[in-house]
Amino acid sequence: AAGDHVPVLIVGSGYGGSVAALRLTQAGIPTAVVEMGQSWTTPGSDGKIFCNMLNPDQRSYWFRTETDQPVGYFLGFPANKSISSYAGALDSEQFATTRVYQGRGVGGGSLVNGGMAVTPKQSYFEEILPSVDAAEMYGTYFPRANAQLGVNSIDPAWFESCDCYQYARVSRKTANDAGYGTVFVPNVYDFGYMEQEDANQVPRSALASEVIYGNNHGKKSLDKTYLAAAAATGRLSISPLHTVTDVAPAPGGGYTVGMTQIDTAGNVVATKTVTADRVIFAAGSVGTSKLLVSLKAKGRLPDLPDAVGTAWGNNGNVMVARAGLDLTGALQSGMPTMGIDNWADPNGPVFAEIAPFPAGTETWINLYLAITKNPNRGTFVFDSSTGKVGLNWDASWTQPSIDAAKRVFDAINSKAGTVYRSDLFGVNRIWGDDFVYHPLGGCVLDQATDNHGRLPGYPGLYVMDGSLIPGSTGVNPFVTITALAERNIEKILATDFA
Ligand code: FAE
Repeated sequence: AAGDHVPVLIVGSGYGGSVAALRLTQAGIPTAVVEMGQSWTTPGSDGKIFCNMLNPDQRSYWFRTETDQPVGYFLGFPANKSISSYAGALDSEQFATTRVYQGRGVGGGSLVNGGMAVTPKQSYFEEILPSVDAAEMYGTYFPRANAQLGVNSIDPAWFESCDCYQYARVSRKTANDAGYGTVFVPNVYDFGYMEQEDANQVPRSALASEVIYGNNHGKKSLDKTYLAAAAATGRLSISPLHTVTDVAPAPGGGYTVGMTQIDTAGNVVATKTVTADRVIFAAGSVGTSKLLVSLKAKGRLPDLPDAVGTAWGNNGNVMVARAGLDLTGALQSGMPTMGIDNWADPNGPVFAEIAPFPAGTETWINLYLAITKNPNRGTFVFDSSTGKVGLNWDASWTQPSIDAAKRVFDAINSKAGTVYRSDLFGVNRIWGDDFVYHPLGGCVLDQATDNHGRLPGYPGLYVMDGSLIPGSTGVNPFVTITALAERNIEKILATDFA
């Protein structure tokens, strides 16, 4: 409530925020989480909490009047539809040259993501975060993160026989035929549940075209794992539909935190100020970077380092589709479970998630989200005329990603006798390179913060999310974000709270 004093306030309830919430509450510290999205616990009139991808309604997007699907066209025609403006689960946040997809709600990105739970190669982790003890990460924190996230793997025999991964088997074959290796990818979606869906024993979710607007069943999102465990301590409070807008040193010590409360229609219903001894920024790469850049520019936290807002990257994301010759299946699991692993290629590393195209009908489409090693980095900048924070990212900076992905998929197409689809990301546009699923960086560890996420000059302020990672992890990022947060909060608890 307004005027309250809390020991620790966490901004955002995604991976970083949820890890901090669990470990703090377990250590006996009452913890307040402030989350701009809603708590997704109440079913709509159809009895479901989330809507699916075939029939998106107001629950799909964060305050938009039209859907903004990543695959926004079909046969070159716009494939989006009108919806009413509402505090939906998926935000498509538009910057000048790119848009960044993010989850909104208690659980952050875990509500809307594909659940792919990938531990990066240790050699690449050492390259991107050289100040972190990699042996400790791989010995302790990656295993801890995977266990608490509920990561599991598909039964390979079932994978080979089920209809719903025909699309992945077809993509695997064409990749292998062209000389590229493929790997199974673990997930936080319960594969046992998925097998029961397939056998019609339980309500369908992954097999009912549910994923980027949320899953009604099967997915172990953070509200079911880290946050549920934190709540069980009795020391967690979560304030949904509250957006933190201000943090500044409080006269008597600690920090005053200003926030705005909205209803699901977006009306402001209250503005509040509370005092916190410590504040953990876990609003995601974009959310934390925007907040800190604006607080520095407005003189609320003027001594933040200049590295705040820099070194942002898109994890080399680029999406592409092939028009295959093999049936990919009318029934497709929304949860990806295989990747083309070409990361060791010195001519251009690519790790390509074999993505579903769950249209509910046969499309012959082979879709991929390629993760590449793109060296370009963007910067968040405060615009004093609008009071908003923009992202300086040049549209042409995705070219290294396209070049790397093109080498792989040109070879696959050539061997398979297939072509690119050019009708899904616009008219005559092969590459989906104007949007991002994996924003990373902006407040990089050991640059904008110390080696454990402390913000220099402001004792008690911390960064604990994807903004710590310098623009790239080489794989889907949430396991890395979670493990790094496990490492940092353990250190912070042992030293700063001692
Ligand atoms: P995040 O999960 O974004 O949490 C930040 C939270 O802070 C959000 O809930 C925000 O609503 C909230 N917030 C922001 N600003 C404020 C504010 N001012 N006040 C209060 N609250 C605020 O951050 N990654 C994988 O590893 N595997 C996948 O299969 C995968 N698939 C994806 C599919 C989609 C469609 C998308 C969009 C992402 C996917 N990702 C995937 C990326 C992954 O979800 C993302 O890296 C993490 O969610 C980032 O975690 P953070 O804790 O940094």
